[in-house]
Amino acid sequence: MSAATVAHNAKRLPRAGVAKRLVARIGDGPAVIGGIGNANFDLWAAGHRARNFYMLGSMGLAIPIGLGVALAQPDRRVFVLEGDGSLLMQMGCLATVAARAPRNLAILILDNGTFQITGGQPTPAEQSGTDLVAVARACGLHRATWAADEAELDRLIDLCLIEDGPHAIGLKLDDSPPERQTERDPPQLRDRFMRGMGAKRDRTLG
Ligand SMILES: Cc1ncc(C[n+]2csc(CCOP(=O)(O)OP(=O)(O)O)c2C)c(N)n1
Repeated sequence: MSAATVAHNAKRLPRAGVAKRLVARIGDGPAVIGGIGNANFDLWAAGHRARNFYMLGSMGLAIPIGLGVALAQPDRRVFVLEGDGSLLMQMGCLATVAARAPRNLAILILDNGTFQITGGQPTPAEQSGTDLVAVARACGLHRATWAADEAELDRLIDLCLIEDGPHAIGLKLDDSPPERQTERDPPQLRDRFMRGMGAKRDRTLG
């Protein structure tokens, strides 16, 4: 992965396209964890996969959950979609990820500069010019980089599939509305994910 692609070179991409590009490139095997907010809705709208987990309710948990999944199943690639506001809620998790250094984990930071689903309030990072990829690098995630455009995003996703991480990809995104919202049935979402991950037996199989 390239050393440092700086934030201000990054084009603001159409947000909903990111989850679609991700799931189109990675196939069925990898797990994908969607954080609260549009990360979740966009992942759902991209089409349900057996190994998708949708974090409903609390901000800042997608990366910690992704870390746990990556450590539990080190032979499986794990991608996390987390909003910038949610990352700010739990920024210390970046140091934890760097300390545990799971080779199979890739974090996509969806930076639209706002808490979009609660009304579009600008985040403190947006107001202060905090560079979230620089924060990740300072925490020890040396393979953190901004994706300048869709072509670079595709290239970086491909690298995450074949090269050791942990990886982090920052994306500057627009504020387009979500196409649909995740069905709110947390026990079912949990059970389907656990079955998809082979962590729970499918009842129909006995
Ligand atoms: C701990 C916690 N605080 C506040 C909220 C209310 N809340 C839900 S989503 C959200 C904004 C999320 O922002 P971001 O992660 O950037 O995603 P976006 O909405 O921009 O897609 C807020 C403030 C919450 N669910 N959990």
